[in-house]
Amino acid sequence: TTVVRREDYTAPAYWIDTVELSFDLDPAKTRVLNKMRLRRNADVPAQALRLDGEDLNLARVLVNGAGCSFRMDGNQLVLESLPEGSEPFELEIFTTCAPEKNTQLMGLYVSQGTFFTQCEAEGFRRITYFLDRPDVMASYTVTLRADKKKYPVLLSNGNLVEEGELADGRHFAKWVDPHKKPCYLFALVAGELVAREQRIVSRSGTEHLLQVFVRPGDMDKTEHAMNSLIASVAWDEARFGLPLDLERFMIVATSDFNMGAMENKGLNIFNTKYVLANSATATDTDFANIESVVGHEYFHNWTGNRVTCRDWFQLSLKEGLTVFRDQEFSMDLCAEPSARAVKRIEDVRVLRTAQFPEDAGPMAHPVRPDSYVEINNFYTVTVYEKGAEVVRMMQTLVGREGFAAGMKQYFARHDGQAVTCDDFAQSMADANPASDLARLLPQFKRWYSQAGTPRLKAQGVYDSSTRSYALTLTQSCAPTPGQSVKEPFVIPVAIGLLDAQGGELPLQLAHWNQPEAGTRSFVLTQESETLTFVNLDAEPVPSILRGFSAPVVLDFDYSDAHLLTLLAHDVDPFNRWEAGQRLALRLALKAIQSEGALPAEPLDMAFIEAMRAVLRHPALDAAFKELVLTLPSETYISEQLDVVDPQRVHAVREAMREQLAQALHDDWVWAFEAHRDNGAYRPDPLSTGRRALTGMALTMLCLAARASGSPVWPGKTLQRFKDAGNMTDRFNALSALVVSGHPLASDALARFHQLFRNEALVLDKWFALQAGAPDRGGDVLPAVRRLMSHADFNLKNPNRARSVIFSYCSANPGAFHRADAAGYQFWSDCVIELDAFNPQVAARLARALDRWKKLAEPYRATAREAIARVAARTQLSNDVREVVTRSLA
Ligand code: B3K
Ligand code: ZN
Repeated sequence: TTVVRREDYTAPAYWIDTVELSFDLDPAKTRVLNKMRLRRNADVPAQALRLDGEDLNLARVLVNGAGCSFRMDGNQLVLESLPEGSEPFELEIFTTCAPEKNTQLMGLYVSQGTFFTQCEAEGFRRITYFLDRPDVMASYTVTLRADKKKYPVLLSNGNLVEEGELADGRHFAKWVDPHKKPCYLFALVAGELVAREQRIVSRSGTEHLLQVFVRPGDMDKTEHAMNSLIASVAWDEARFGLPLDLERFMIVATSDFNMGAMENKGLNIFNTKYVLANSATATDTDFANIESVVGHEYFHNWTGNRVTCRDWFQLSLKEGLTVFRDQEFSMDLCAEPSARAVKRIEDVRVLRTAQFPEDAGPMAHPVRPDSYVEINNFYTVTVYEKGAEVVRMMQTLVGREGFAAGMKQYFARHDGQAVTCDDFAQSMADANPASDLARLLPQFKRWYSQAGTPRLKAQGVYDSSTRSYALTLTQSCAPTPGQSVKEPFVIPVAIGLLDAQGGELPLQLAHWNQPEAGTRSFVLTQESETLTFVNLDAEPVPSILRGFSAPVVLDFDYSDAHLLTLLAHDVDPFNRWEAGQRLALRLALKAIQSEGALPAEPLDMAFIEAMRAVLRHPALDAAFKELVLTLPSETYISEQLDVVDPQRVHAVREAMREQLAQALHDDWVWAFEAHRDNGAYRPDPLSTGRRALTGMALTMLCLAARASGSPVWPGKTLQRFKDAGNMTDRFNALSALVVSGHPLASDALARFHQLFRNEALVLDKWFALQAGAPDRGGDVLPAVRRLMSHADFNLKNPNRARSVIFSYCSANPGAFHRADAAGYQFWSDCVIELDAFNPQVAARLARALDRWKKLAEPYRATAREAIARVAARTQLSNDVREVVTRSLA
């Protein structure tokens, strides 16, 4: 295995200006003719041309039309005797590959009889020999030839310039991409597809054709994706002045895909999960995910495609920025400010439950990593979600308008280039010369270079004699692998102060001469700084890190009374929600750390009453209520502990949930009745929130019925399951029965399968619900094994594999961490089996045991053994090898 290091970057020895690709598509043997114009890069010493290739059969190499000598060095094709000088020359390479045997789903592969490609990060080398690196940008002309009957639709990037018939029932299509691009953005699709089409006129008056391609039976599930695309185009023009730069923009859905979607220039390829939706088959969450993934891939058209990455270490340049953009897009689509806050809370929840653990574990890496073995392992929540938080902090430091100006500067300077994270930060700073970002830029960039989640400790001291409140902020960051010492970060801290009744107090510092009510932003740069607020008649309740203004852990020794005040009154919805989470977390930790038997009722009256008040609150949104009433996840609770007994964590959280179910029984009945009717299905934030809250109410009522033995609510739930007018309500009802372990669940599950046996994405939900169900006496693992021998299970399909295996190993800690180690044994079997044909999916699964060092015995020792068992295999992919090696280090 070779380690790739950021510091070793050198410019390419050759440039590829144009590429003409011709494909004769055949699942068993596809022939690829690749004609390139190259020239030497005069800026680097003369050297051989080394082209990347993988799983290719090489038939012929011609230089300027004549045969030439070449050799292989590992996977690279090496050409030593090329024409001297800086004149361009032509290189022709003829290869074949076998798409139907491509189980990795990287390069050219077949899914349900249709050809697809996936090239990012390094898949293009599985199609032809090439300089497979993002800083080589070329113009592409692509000719596709295939059997017309089997592959009536032939697509590639750019514009269709020619099509026609060939002999033997074959036909062809020729595509020219008007934009230069790195090869990771190349795509082709060939198969039997139908398209929903929409013509739009942009602000500047140009016409564009938007198309969403799916399999013939799926047309009735394309409206939402198309609407999301139309909204994305409009948003990028309105907010950033970035227009669609193509005559035609295509999205194609495939059911075999390693991740969510891919932003190939003008020809996005999507996992069906992020395209197909109608009210009968998709939940509100699906609708929201489709909106943000369609937006995300579309926004890459500028942030990623027009300006791309110099090398893969700069991945967050496009990913962090584009996640930030899709988050803002979804927020801007919300009509009500409260819905924006809900979206922010959901995004922070992802960051804290997935990225914070990554940052504290063996795979911790900076937003801009320094080295990797397999780049596919670095498409992480750190690069994506923490990267987005770093961009968000830039916006906080320069303001919304300043940020738009910075984006403008970035494109003015770098359009058509392959650049670095430094280039982006510099553009932002230069467009805002008077900002804190410009002043603090080198220090700010530690967010790119230092891994680990900073801790922000706040301590408040009120002095009645001076009527002042001194708030001391101290930052620290624990060592991460390879980085033992951390320098202070630039941390924007948004602060408000409340009085004991919850009213907003004016904030006045010695040097802020105007007192001002509401949120003030302070930028912490030192290890420790003290803010002294004056003119305060009593000790205030501080609301710190409003809106989650920085991706840090905030430690403040709040009293319960303070938290209850914040929960009841804070004007900042994020901190209002956060106060409830802190109260719940405190009770959970107390119960987990108590000696001896677990308390049956971990919650106290104050907490229960506070939850009741939120649930019954006349002014709060249903969506916000649902978030507040949701207890911190087992993963999040576990992260707060030094030593984790997953069974104890699970038992405590379940006990808390059951107590909440029983103590608020009548309130849940009210919540269900008051929100159940939503009229015709619309996936807007308001009705989505109502459905979420009714779904939660049903789960709570079924849990309460478990304790009381009453058949009433399980019966009503089954009825709702049967009568539901949309998938959200139907699935929530089914889930309530499954989660509460009610006997009616098996009947409902069977019926659900019967109803949706031809809907792959719905079946994924059916599998996932069962694999993710709360464990009762170790019953989930046997159920998982049964699901894997179900006729509808297919390990080769990533969505299906994830719906069972990942739902169990990564999303069901209470069932996965078994004292008999059977969960871990199962995990290692799956990692090994998957790795033999799809290393990317296997490597994702391999990360399920990242946090094994935190586990209590016997889990810790048996988890280690399971990882060692995987690591001991001689036949491992680089992907899995890197993950397990780092895990054991
Ligand atoms: N850029 C792709 C991810 C490619 C993953 C390669 N292993 C999707 C996205 O982030 O938009
Ligand atoms: Zn992306």
